[in-house]
Amino acid sequence: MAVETDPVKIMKQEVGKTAASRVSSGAIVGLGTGSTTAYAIESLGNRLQSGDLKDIVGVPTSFQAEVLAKQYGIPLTTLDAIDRIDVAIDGADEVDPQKNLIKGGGAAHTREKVVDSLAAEFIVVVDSGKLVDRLGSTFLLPVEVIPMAVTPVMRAIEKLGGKPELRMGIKKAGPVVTDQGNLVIDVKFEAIDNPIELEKTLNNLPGVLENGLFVGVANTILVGEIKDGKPTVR
Ligand code: ABF
Repeated sequence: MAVETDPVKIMKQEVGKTAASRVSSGAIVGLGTGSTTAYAIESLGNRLQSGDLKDIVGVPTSFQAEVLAKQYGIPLTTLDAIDRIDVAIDGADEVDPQKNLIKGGGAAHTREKVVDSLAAEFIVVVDSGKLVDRLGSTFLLPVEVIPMAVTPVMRAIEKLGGKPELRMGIKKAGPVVTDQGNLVIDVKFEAIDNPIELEKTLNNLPGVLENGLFVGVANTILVGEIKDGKPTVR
């Protein structure tokens, strides 16, 4: 594994390694997106290299996950070639007490929800800062929309009480484009009291492909934090 010196990165690395340790030989593994999951992918690669793990194949949730898997020597497959996913490891932006999530900070939530939902066990890897009492408290809700429908979808979201904004790239040179070639609207809701209903309502808006509410999908939440200067995982 990369030698990290930053305590937060060391903590994230521990969370990723813990998730990777839950993977058995022969498993079909959903490979998530984000910086914490990147450590899990690296750890899986190291386990394969050491012979500690054998015969796994990965299903990437994004181009980023695909590149990392190839970098660390994890064989890849597609959903057309498999009949199950044994375990998925993926990050999140918020986790509520019922294990419901907001995901999509990396604009990859559409493929993530496909893979994570298919997994027999979905392991979420987060730091303790992602834990919230109610979804929407700290993170905007991402909604993937086909480009021609952005304006009517934003109007519809406002009628639902949300404050939508088109996600722009780092240098604001243009909007973020997803792996599917769509755009992302980030929405501030004052309170997401019924994530089950909101997830359905948003996905029923014409032009919406997927939103970042993951309700009833996560099985295991691995939480990293730094206690007395030491990284812990629970
Ligand atoms: C991805 O992981 C996204 O859904 C989410 O935004 C991101 C969190 O990444 P990190 O671990 O870097 O905070 O799955």
